[in-house]
This record gives sequence, C-alpha cells and structure tokens, in this order.
Amino acid sequence: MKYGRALLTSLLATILGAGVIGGVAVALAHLQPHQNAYSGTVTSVPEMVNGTQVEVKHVALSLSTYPDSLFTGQPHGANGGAHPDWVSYNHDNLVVPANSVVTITVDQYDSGGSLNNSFFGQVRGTLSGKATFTTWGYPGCDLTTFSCSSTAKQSLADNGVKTTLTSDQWPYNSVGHTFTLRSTGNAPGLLVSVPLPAVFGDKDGAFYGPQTTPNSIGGTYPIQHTTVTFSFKVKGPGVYQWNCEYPCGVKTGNFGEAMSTFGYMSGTLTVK
Ligand SMILES: [Cu+2]
Repeated sequence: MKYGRALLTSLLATILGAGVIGGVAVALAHLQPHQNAYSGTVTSVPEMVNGTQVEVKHVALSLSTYPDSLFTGQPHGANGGAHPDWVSYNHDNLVVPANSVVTITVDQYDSGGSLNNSFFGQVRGTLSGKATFTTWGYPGCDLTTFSCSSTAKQSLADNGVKTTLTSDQWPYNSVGHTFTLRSTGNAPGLLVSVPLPAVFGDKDGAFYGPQTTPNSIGGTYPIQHTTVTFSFKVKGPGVYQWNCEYPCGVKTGNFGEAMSTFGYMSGTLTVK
C-alpha cells in the first residue's frame, strides 16, 4: 500500500473509530438515568440465614404507570415535557442496597391489550414466583379477554368490583405494561418480569369508572386503577435495566417513541 493511501486509510479508520466510539457514548448517554435517584423506604428486618440471625434490608419502592406524561410530579419537563401524550413510568432511576429484598408496588393507570408474547404474561424471578394483582371489574366486561359488551360503559358509574389475586401469571391479552428487569454487564444474573393488568377503557382512551380531577397540567386518571405488588432479592452491586414489554408505543410495531426513548417505559435499578 502506498504511503498516501495508507494515510488515507488510517485517517478513515480513525474517523470511523471515533464515530463508532462517539455513537456508543451517545447511546450510553441516552441510557443514563435522567432523574434523581429514588430509593423508596429502607428498613432492616432480622432473618435467620443458615441458623444465624442476620439483618436483611427490605426496600419498598412505589412506582406508577400512566397513559400520558401529564401526571403530578412527572419527570419530563414543564407541562408534560416534549411529549405530554407519551405513556410513562414515574421514575427511571431506582437505587437499592446490595443483598436486599426489594418490594415494588406499581399503580397502573393505563388501558392495554395483548402482549406479543405470552412469556411476559408469566410472573418471573420474584421470591414467591408470584405477584399480587388488585384489579377492578365492571358489569359487562370480561377481565380474561379484556372485552366489554357494547352497553358496558353506560352501566358504569362508580360500581367497579375490586378483586385481589395472588398468581404466577396474568392473562396475556389484558396487560397494560410490564416491569421487566434484567442484569447488564457484570451484575449478578437476575431476570424479573411481572405483567401489569390493564385498566378497562374504550377505544377512544376514555377509562371506565370514576376519574381523578384534572391536575394543574391536565392529567386525569382512573381511580379504580390496577395495583401490582411483587418482591425479589438482589445480590451484589451492579446495574440492572428494566423496561416494558407490552407494545404500548407507536410506530415500529408499537415499540417506537415512548417504548424506545429512555425514561418513559424504561429505567435502571442500581444495586449499591
Ligand atoms: Cu408499556
């Protein structure tokens, strides 16, 4: 190879290499939490481990999922941020102590439909293998098919029927979002996935049952929302990535926009 050509090749390789590294850096920057750390409530509980009493930390985290970014305390900027109509979790930066038991309660305020894969309808990786689901049913609506009769909406006022069920699964065709967490890098292996049942609503996005009053930026949500609680144990330090596996975005098979932009339907859990 002649010197000039070699120099050109070398220059191109350098530029390309810098571009790749720059691209990776930009991609990683986009994966960084953009909210203040949220560590919930941490308590210490005595537990017997191999015949010895030890103090085990228990962490309680409260999360919410919303059909838009107009909820009180939303993290995306003034008046719902750049995308006030995007679905969103309310935190993207969870931080918990090493070797703790983590209990997450999610208040889920969104409608939904069918998962692409029933794998995510199963509860995975929790301490009991199960999660506790609190949902509301309505006359004329079938929770297992997520369908309501044509007259169902008119029969709904404040008369939802609350049901609490502890189960290792939720019907894959009535899911609003999922909380699906996996290890990254050298973090100890962990997969936790829990489906979050959908709230009943009509095709125009209006929810059944009573609503909250609009807040200062206009968000209203179903009071009779679903609530899911589950616990899992973390080991040593590491960073875990979590996201939603229900196609709740738009474009790209409904995995675009809110589903592919960090901090809406995704976040991290850092074990320290
Ligand atoms: Cu989602």
